[in-house]
Amino acid sequence: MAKALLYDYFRSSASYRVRIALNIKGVDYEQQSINLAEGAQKDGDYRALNPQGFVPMLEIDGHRLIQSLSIIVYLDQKFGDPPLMPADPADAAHVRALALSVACDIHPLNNLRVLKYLRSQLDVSEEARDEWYRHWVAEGLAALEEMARPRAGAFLFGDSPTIADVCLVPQIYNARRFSVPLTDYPTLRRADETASAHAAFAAAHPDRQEH
Ligand SMILES: N[C@@H](CCC(=O)N[C@@H](CS)C(=O)NCC(=O)O)C(=O)O
Repeated sequence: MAKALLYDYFRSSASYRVRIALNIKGVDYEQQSINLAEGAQKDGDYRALNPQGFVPMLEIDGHRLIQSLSIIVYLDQKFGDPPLMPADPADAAHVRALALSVACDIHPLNNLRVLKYLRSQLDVSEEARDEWYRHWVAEGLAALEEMARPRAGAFLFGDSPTIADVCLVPQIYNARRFSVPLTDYPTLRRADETASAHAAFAAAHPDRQEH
């Protein structure tokens, strides 16, 4: 079977999630960088493979998979240990809710195409665009802090990494890039710190990618 191939971009947080999951599962993979800054995601050749024109996309086991959470669930189901989701259905629902609050409620509002649209079509200033970014991240992280706190351990849920940490760490990386203050989120900072020291997370960091 051919080696897995991940179409990604070093700073794409959705790609960062999939790199973490591949590393946790110990899957050997190659990378093909799609340069978002140069608009390569809109190229006809790439769009023919992924009509959404997003990264990540993963070719694995003869499949072409898109949508980071869908990819991560595939990896979790296919490769088993260590699991990224608790076995208990109610615990799993809680962990999925944490992950989805990042992937569905924070990230899409601040995606590249949204930020570009604010500037180019709506004539929003750079300052106002950055304020938009910080507003939605802060609101989302404040809710996530409250949701996670009662059941967090060293990670967002207990003491081993789950899909919630896989989504959290790239979002915190982005928040720092845009100077979002993180002081009000001690649970999130603790999970981010624990996860960042984990080899699978560290190897997925944008600074460790070629681009
Ligand atoms: N829901 C998708 C989101 C993917 C996504 O938004 N990717 C971003 C990079 S993090 C992208 O490709 N953006 C291209 C653009 O905005 O033009 C997923 O989780 O895979």
